[in-house]
Amino acid sequence: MVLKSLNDLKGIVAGEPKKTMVVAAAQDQHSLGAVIKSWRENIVEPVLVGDKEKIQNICAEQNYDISGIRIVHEPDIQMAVQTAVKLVHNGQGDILMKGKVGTSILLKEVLNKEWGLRTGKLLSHFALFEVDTYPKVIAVTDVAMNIAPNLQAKIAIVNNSVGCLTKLGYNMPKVAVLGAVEMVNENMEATLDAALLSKMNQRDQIKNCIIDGPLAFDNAVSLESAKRKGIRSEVAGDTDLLLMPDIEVGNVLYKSLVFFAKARVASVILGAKVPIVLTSRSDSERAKYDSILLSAAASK
Ligand code: COD
Repeated sequence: MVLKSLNDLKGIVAGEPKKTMVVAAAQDQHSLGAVIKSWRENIVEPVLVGDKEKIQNICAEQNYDISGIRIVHEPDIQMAVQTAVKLVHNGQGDILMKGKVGTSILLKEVLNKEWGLRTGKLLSHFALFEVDTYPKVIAVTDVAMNIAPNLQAKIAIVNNSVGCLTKLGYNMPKVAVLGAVEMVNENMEATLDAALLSKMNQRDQIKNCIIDGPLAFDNAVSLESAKRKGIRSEVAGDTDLLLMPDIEVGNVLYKSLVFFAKARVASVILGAKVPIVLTSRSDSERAKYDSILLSAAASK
């Protein structure tokens, strides 16, 4: 199975037991909008950690009846994040969500050696995009967490992502490792890593997916373009997952898809004790809601 639309996420989580989602610094209007929607749809049971008065005021303004929702009052942002992370660390949450707090404050607490959410795995960011010009949802990683992953980190990022795609119902997802060109060029490290990842996949050192690379973006998403260049590849034109060479390329692609192509996006941090909804403050309420659905599916 492959996702044709982000709407398909709803079918994946429907009928699953409700997930407890702890929201760190929950006093944020867009976050609360997405949380309340997914609560009303029985997808999550939220625990709101943050400034109780501000949370209640936002909800009153928006006419949200939150009388059934647990609020843990902690007005200090740093302490609210720490409290939220500790709740999850102690087994009281299936998903962690970032509210009105900077990414680095949240990640620092998540990576805390004493009470954080480390599992020994690399944490990585995984995003799903729905774009009108591609016939299925396309996953992209890592556009927001790992800055300049080396080969070992790229293997971990692929494994995290393939694990998540498998939970979403994919069987042997097709992974394109991106470079600026589709030939190995010893001066372009991304192409060397891509070739190694492909070979490791062929030798079953990286399992449960089909990897090809280096592929340039056009060959990865267009069979026509791959054919014109004479590329024979099982992945070209039919990519399920794009592996980025580094955070700059990834972040620019992410923003281009959203701002120029008007893509719909859902994203999650994988590799921690639980999935983490870490949308940015500029993301829409719908992106936050779709990310909650993705995280609920990833926590299956
Ligand atoms: N997975 C698991 N453990 C990690 C990871 C990871 N991806 N990154 C760091 N750690 C561990 C290290 O092993 C170490 O024990 C500790 O955390 C601190 O490691 P540092 O000093 O290398 O990490 P930091 O704190 O300097 O940086 C970690 C960040 C995630 C903050 C950093 O990678 C970062 O700034 N990423 C980009 C985030 C960002 O700005 N995104 C913007 C996109 S919107």
